[in-house]
Amino acid sequence: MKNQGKFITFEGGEGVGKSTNIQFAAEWLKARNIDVVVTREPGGTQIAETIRNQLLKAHHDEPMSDLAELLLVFAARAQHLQALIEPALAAGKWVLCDRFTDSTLAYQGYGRGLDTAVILNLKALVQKDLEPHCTFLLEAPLELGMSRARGRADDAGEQVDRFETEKLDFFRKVQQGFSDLANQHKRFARIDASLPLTDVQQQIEQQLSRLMEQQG
Ligand code: Z5A
Repeated sequence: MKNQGKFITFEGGEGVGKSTNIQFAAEWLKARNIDVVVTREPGGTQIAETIRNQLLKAHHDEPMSDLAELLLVFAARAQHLQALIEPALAAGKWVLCDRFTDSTLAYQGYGRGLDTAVILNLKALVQKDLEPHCTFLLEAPLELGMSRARGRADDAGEQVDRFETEKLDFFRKVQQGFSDLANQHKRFARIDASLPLTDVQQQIEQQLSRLMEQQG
């Protein structure tokens, strides 16, 4: 039987370097002949990206309810799993995903205050027993991540999205959520993302080497 691929997620607050380091990880794995798919949440397929646009849109004429936000996140995830993640893993590819359900627990659970039990029920419905093999949690002080994100947005002329308009207190709760999750689950690899990029990438390389060894 063909090897199942590995499912690796990248998590953390705004501007901690998820996009930068997911690209680095993909290049590192490709150089070692691993078939890699890079994707993101919310999004990753045409339908899921349409949902993403609604979730991130800075202004709606009617405010989006927290429950609608939660259900949209999981609707996008159901589509993403069926159309992209599951087929890629079944074909033996490594899927690197920028954010996944830990973000839902951190943002909609800790940040918005929605019931964790409800989120875990939706998770079970949508994911069944699929869990990431490894989750890289990139950690940096909030202010550092935010200033990096601002710097990148200014360079690229990007607009502020709906989440970025939240107050500092919201992001503190989100950060606490990620930290609690990392303490609860062994699949987390905590990465000190406050360091210079080369040091961050050294930590990621070590973890990727470990995952490749597990592959046999
Ligand atoms: N969301 C949710 O609520 N619930 C869910 O279930 C899911 C998501 C899945 C999606 O945003 C939003 O959706 C997110 C949560 C919500 N909202 N927030 N906030 P996203 O993931 O697309 O965007 P983001 O979280 O805001 O990430 P980002 O701004 O794209 O940042 P990043 O990918 O972590 O960072 P980056 O772009 O790689 O790096 C930022 C800049 O810093 C860039 O210029 C880099 O060159 C620089 N950088 C990176 N690392 C370093 C180091 N080590 N030193 C110096 N400079 C660095």
